[in-house]
Amino acid sequence: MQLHLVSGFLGSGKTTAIQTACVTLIDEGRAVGVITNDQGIRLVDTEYFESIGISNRQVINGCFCCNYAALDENIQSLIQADNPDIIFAESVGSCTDIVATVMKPLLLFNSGIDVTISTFADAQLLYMLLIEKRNLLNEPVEYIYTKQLEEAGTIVISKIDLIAEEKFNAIQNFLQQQYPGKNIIAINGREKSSVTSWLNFISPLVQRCIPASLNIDYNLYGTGEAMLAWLDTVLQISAVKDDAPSIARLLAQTVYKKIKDEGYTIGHLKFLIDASIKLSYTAAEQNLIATSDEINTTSSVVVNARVQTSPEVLKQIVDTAIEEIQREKNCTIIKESYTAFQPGFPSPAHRFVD
Ligand SMILES: Nc1nc2c(ncn2[C@@H]2O[C@H](COP(=O)(O)OP(=O)(O)OP(=O)(O)O)[C@@H](O)[C@H]2O)c(=O)[nH]1
Ligand SMILES: [Mg+2]
Repeated sequence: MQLHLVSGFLGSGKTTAIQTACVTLIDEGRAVGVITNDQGIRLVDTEYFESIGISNRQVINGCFCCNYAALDENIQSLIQADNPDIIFAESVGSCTDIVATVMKPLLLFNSGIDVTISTFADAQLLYMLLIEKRNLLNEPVEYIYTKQLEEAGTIVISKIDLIAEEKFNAIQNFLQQQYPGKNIIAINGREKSSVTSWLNFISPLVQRCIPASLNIDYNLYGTGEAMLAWLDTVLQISAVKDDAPSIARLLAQTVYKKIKDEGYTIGHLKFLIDASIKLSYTAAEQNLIATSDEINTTSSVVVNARVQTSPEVLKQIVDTAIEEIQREKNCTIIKESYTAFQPGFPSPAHRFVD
């Protein structure tokens, strides 16, 4: 069995590529499974995989490295349930040091599982951060971003459909110079042929590419994670007319605009409306994926916001947006399981240095 670890910064395209990969592999008659991971509890990614019928498990309340036993249990559970040929395990976007704390323990403790690690990086964000040297991330957060690239078995430059060729060439040259000898490929995670080229590239690497463990300053890593705020909630919208799903979209746009207006960098702001419409805002762009366009007097919205600010500020922004939309649209919005927090200090269960 192959297990592909998929790491990379918030919003870099991990879930999208995994989804395309799963659909492609299932079409070929292969059995697949996905393990999602987050610091929160109600996850847009998990509910999205569920809604499109892909076998999945989740490790919640912290990263794979701090919850290694839960990762292992979920791998065993997927094996027992579906005996998959391939499992994709997507780590939290603020997490790094995965080679030492997840990949090497998996290889050491589990015979019969071959492991690769791909690190995704959004082409536009790479350009903004590394070429234009824009000040989007606080220094400790940028430290996490660069450590993710440094430890990659394969760097996957994602969303190449959104970047001009000359900018792409500049990124590729930069990465080749910065990380000589590292595997670097580029994909459009929404396109089957492109994702297949990623799979064909990583599959033969299972026995041959075990990257070096990082030399990393955990204090700086922990400081970086603590500069990011997480906000998770499920909103139940009740409208007078049958426009609750469109109110949900307006709310998403309002939250996004407020965060932008106040100048905070978005890691990933995700909304899953009625398990069918996924709205996504990252540092570089905004996107809408709708599998159906419902008309209804009620709407259920899972919200996952990861933003470079404090939890208090993020909560204030979301609360203000909810109040505004309730007044403007004369609707009721009830908040369920509302949490706003910073990730805890990373404390891996295992760590293998070379
Ligand atoms: N145009 C384009 N959009 C993409 C591509 N890959 C991902 N996206 C979009 O980018 C946004 C973020 O993608 P996700 O796959 O959710 O990113 P992620 O890395 O899983 O995000 P987190 O799990 O929150 O860290 C979504 O709106 C995707 O539709 C791509 O190759 N091309
Ligand atoms: Mg994801």
